[in-house]
Amino acid sequence: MRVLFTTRLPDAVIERAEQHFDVEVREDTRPLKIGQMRAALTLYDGVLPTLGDFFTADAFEGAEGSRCKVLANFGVGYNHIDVAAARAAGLMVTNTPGAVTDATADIALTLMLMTARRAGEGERLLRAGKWTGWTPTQLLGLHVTGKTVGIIGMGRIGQAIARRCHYGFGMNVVYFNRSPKDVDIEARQVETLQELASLSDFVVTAVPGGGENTYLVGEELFAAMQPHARFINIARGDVVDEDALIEALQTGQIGGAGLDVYEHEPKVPEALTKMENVALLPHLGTAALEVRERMGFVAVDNLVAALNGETPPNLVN
Ligand code: 8YV
Repeated sequence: MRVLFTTRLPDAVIERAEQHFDVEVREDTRPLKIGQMRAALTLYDGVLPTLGDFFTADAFEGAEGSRCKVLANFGVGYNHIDVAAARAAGLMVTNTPGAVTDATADIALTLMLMTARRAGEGERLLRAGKWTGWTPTQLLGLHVTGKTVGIIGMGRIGQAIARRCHYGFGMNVVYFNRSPKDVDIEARQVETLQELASLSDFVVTAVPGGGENTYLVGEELFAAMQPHARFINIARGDVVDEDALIEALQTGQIGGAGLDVYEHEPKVPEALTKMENVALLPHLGTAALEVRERMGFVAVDNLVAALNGETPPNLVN
């Protein structure tokens, strides 16, 4: 069986896949173009796509009955794949939940701390040679311990963020989730995003991108936030109306933002790059070798199951 890795993954993942398949690794780091996707569906039994490969409905046109049986996405988020179109063409789609949870929650905490304690701003000042010495009133930020975090989306990652906030920082946790959730720490579920926003010192998004979550966060939520509160997005760029976020920051409606994801990655609005109270990371959520290896192993397990005629452990369609 032949499988395609649309971009290079850690060696250990390639070696694991080679125990089962004839593996082709694409060395081009640019995402697949539509013609390349269509060709891949006819040339390989399975494809392991990543974030930037937009398998939209037209990628599956004429793919019914083609050689490829599975798209084993590298990552938990799969809003770049039209899973309904894949299914209609007879393809399974899988993802890698679990493997990404802790690392992504860690990045949420990184951004909370960076924006609260003005860490990026301080580092820029120092690197620019502008630090003239300690003073009692320099770069005063927001104290984190004991504050309230509002988490939008209480799935695996949301709960991992909640636990870190609760146990690590003695924070109060409120959350918004469309369905009830069993949460193993003290946390209050609220009915509306506005209520969550008004109660929180930190608002953190942890919902999947796409579908009904597109622009879930916008003008109304920012208007309900407190002026000192920080907004954190580690989910997907399309969950947030970036123009509304920029406006809320420019008008002082909110106190700062920490972002790991953007609407049109790798493009980041210039306005955001100019603001001192904004921490910007280049989609680092899972960027640690052992995490990327674990994600790859899970994706390979999904490929193996799917191509052996079994139901893959992380089938999403
Ligand atoms: C991955 C992510 O790096 O798992 C996810 O959904 O957003 C990232 O942390 C990315 O998906 C790799 O394709």
